[in-house]
Amino acid sequence: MRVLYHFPTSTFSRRARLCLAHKGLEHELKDARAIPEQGDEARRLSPVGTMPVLVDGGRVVGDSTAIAHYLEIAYPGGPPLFPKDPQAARDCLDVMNLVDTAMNILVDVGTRYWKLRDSAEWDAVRAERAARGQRALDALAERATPSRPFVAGDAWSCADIFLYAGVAWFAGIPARVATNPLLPQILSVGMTLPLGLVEWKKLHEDRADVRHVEGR
Ligand SMILES: N[C@@H](CCC(=O)N[C@@H](CS)C(=O)NCC(=O)O)C(=O)O
Repeated sequence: MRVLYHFPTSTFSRRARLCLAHKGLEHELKDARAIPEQGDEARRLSPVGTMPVLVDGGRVVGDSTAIAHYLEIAYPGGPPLFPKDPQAARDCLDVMNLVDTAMNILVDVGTRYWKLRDSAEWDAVRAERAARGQRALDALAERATPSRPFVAGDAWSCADIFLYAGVAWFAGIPARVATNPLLPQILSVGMTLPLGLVEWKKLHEDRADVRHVEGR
């Protein structure tokens, strides 16, 4: 049985769940947040050290981007995660890269480097990172408009999955801010989700695979 070690609310884990759902692949979920031993197990299996981690037969894949590529290679027969058309494939990589830029800055500055906030350099470093992440979000908002529901080509792809998971996570933080001390830190990085991206997300909320992954 395929196993995905994940953090239920993480944007990176949601991507992996959406990729598995798109391919129609059954899997068992192991919550590495609720059950720390499962997190330890995943870290023993994958040297990447972060969630999600996919175990598929004898193969262990850490990192959500690697999981997406792995699924496309291992299961070429299912619906494609990556567009075949060359221009759409390039757009897909651009979008995935922009989403990663924004998400990694939020998570790195808001959690991993947070202990450095008393450094004299903190404000300058935080501001530079936030500006870079904001440029990525703004570039995504220029691509994801109601007239262009799919951000790479003319069908749901990994680009839409990464963007959907990023917007869902970032947009959902204010409602969860009291539940986790890391969330106010992430908001204080100083990046803002463009409203256009929130509107774009609404176009896809009722997809069957999205509803399945979100338990709705
Ligand atoms: N590049 C990784 C990033 C994953 C990541 O940062 N996951 C976070 C959860 S949001 C994590 O595992 N944090 C725990 C840690 O860094 O120890 C991916 O795309 O999977």
